[in-house]
Amino acid sequence: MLAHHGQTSLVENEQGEVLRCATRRNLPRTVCGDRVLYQPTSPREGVVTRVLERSTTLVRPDRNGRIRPVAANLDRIVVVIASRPSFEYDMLDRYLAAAEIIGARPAIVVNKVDLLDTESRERLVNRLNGYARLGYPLLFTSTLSTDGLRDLHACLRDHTSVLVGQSGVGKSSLVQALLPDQEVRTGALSKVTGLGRHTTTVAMLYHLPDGGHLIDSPGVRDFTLWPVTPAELARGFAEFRPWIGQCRFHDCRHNGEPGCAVAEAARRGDIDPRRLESYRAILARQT
Ligand SMILES: Nc1nc2c(ncn2[C@@H]2O[C@H](COP(=O)(O)OP(=O)(O)OP(=O)(O)O)[C@@H](O)[C@H]2O)c(=O)[nH]1
Ligand SMILES: [Mg+2]
Ligand SMILES: [Zn+2]
Repeated sequence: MLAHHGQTSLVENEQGEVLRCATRRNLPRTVCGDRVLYQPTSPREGVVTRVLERSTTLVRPDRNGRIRPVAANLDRIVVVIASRPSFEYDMLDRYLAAAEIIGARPAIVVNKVDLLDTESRERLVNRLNGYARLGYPLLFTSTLSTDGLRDLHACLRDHTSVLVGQSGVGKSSLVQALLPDQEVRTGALSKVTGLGRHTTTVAMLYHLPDGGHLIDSPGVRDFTLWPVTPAELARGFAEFRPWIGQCRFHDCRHNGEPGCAVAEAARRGDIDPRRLESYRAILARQT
């Protein structure tokens, strides 16, 4: 499924034809990336009759705290941050944790590197290097200079990936830069036409020419994690894993308990103390 608007789903069939399909009310809400069965009612329209089981679903709470699916059947979550203005590490950590918890591989893309001089670029690389050491792909891109686009392409090939991050960091521009033959609605387009900001309002799936799919998602002001248990949350921090189970208390929340192996690892520098703080900040928001 390519996209979902209200009660209508844009469904692409195996022949590559796109149909507008209504969704039966007794079915779960469809979401971008879903695989569905449908019955055609006319050459361009149909009815979704079944939503196939999802391997993964990325969800986020909306403004009213209701859990909303963003995209399904992903194996990669690409967190896009802009080199300018500065970004929030806490949100990056929340997205990385979300990816780890649902079982999708995360990657980090720092876009708009054309706005950085050599010195600030080096500073940023140093600040983010800890994530590369955790094994997360860390790419620096620019849709203007085309820096890093080839690496991004390689990172996405044969995966179903979603681009997530704050509004205006350049997610749609990256999709457009990777798929020059397709029309992607980006902020740059609206500047030219004067039709206002073309902020992305619904998630949309695109096919990559060499295999794989890429989902562009609406930007967020903030991303909060859905309710998870402390144990699930700890799994969201990959570098905690060697220490989990070694704390004095088997149900340790790594939040100041005596004999906490995770806290000791952070004191020794085996875990970045800032990441433990991030974990504790999420834990505090969960209750
Ligand atoms: N300098 C610079 N500007 C960029 C780059 N990529 C995108 N932009 C600009 O950033 C603005 C926002 O780009 P979009 O691609 O619409 O951002 P988005 O992340 O899709 O935003 P939402 O759809 O609201 O989530 C536009 O004015 C783009 O032209 C880049 O690499 N360098
Ligand atoms: Mg967009
Ligand atoms: Zn502990």
